[in-house]
Amino acid sequence: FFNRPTEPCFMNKGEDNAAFELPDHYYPDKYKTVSSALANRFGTDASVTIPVRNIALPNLDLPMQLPYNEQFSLFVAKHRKMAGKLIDVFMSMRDVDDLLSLCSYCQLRINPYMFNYCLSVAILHRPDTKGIQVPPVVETFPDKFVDPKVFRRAREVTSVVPAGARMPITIPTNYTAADSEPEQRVAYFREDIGINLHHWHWHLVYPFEAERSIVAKDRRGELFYYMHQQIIARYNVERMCNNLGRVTRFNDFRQPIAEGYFPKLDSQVASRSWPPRFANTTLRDLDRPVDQIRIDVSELDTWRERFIQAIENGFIVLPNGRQIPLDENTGIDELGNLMESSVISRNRAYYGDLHNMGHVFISYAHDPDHRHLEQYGVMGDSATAMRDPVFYRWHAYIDDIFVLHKDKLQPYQDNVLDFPGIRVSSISVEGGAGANTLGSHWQQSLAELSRGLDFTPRGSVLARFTHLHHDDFNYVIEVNNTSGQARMGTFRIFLAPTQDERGSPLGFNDQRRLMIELDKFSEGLRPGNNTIRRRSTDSSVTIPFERTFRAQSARPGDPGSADAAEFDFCGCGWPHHMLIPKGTQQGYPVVLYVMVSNWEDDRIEQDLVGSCNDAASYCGLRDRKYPDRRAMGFPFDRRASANNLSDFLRPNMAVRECRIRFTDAVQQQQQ
Ligand code: CUO
Repeated sequence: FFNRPTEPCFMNKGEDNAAFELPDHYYPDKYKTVSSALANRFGTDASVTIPVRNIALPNLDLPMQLPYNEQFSLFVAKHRKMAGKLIDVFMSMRDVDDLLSLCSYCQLRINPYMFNYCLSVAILHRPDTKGIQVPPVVETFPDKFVDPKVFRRAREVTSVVPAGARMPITIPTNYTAADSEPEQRVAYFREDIGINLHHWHWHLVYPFEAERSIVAKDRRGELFYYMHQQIIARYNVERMCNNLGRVTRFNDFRQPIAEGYFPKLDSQVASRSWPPRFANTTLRDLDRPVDQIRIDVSELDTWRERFIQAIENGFIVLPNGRQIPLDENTGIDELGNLMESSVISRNRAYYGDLHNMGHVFISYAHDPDHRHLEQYGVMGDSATAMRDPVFYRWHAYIDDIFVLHKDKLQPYQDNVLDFPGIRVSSISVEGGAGANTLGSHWQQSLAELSRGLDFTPRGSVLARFTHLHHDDFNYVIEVNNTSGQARMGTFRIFLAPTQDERGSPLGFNDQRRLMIELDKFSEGLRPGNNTIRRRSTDSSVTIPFERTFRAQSARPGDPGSADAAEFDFCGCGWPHHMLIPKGTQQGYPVVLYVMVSNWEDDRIEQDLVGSCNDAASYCGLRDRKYPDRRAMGFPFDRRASANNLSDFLRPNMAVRECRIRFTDAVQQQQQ
């Protein structure tokens, strides 16, 4: 179902060489006249024909209201209600055979974007489909990630050159704006395929509209806050490396948005170009009956005021008038759920839908009343939103509201920060680009596009694209345990710039908001001296390179594919190639920070067997609790009275000044 999304599922679907044999009434009208010949027509190349069970079909009226050739956005309430219904239907199928039958019926009728999304969510959450791969959306819908010129070339190549003899197609970089646009300096970050895949995957793992049991994951509101806070921190550091100021939050909804964005993407399903947003566009009241959206910009102000009031009061109000305190443990989680907002928001009627509607207002600013029959811009889709500079302005604004709450909390006291008996004498970096120097460069990698090329001749079509990467390195941490007994420590590693945009040293409260998490792990500490060596590739933030970009030989279904590990939950994770900011050719000064906290105070008792735990920091763990009892972002999530980082340091922490040196050269894909 994930291959060639608009091709009928009864056609032989390429590499699996399988074709479905459907009950007669499953064929939609457009294929009815040929239905008897269909199995023969499309099944001839198939090595296996799968008979589809004839089931009593559930009511699909709601999800079928979305036209087949339309865009689909989770941020549009009408769309997500339809999707919520379809997810529930997929979840309620008795077994996999029934699900397969229903899917074969739906695939021919339901909007392909919505179908793909809902099926992905169902596969991630049904007990009987765990371990089934959901291919990365860049393979299924490459149109959301790459310049449409690539598809034209792909069609040429597939029509003329037999599979096996095809050269990779090069995806241009830096094609959305000229150098005269300063924002273009960070386009490599905004338009990175791995970053956009991570964001899409995160929202797939944490859907905000579906049955409660799917939405109500452990600390989900807090993770919404933290994961997006880290995106902003990372983006800001990336900007500072490129001589740009930190992103200005979009907090005045009446002011024009200075940044324009012309995505240069085409929707293959909707056969439309994604609309641009011109520089200095202003948000306008929306009245789009077709999307059942009618809302004034002033509504955002109302919701904002209610948030600020809740934070000032220290409690939120429930529909029945009861108050729930925003305390230091669960306050951020409650706020995150209200803010997103998800179906587990405590009071959607009152606190509204601030974050999602921001996406909606921005993405319809070019056609607020649908008079030009235009669809939403890239901000309307979690797979494309991070391409647009305004994404970061919007999320910086959202983050600032969370920070209002965090700033009301007591700074962490010694008893929380200290780990008596544990002294970290140093942290340093080995490998990389020299002593305490991290090295970055461009790299070219290959992505497979053929799954997303409907109605084209079969066989692999590879695209070659260029992205940032860095040299592998190790952290070396020297820890002295004077407690006289074996202890277990949680190592928390962060990195931040040391200077602001003007070259002045960053004060603690500015620097802590630029702290990007690089890794978190636990390690036993023997009495005496311990040297901990940790590889950068083991980061708890990132997923391995091969999982973001599968090499040509490692696709699911390929016999012997070493990469047959689940892609589902495990597909969530910051792309490893973006672990380290780009730096500069002169060497951008950063500070590496490590804290060792007492694992006894951090740990969560749970069995981790079978969970994907290589990117838990930003993605959590499937069916498990978030594997750290501390607040996300600890110890930098709260203010402190320290003037600078050195003031903040305790014996169980250490820092190292480093540089990130960028080499402006392209390396080929790692093998
Ligand atoms: Cu991830 Cu606004 O939540 O995009």
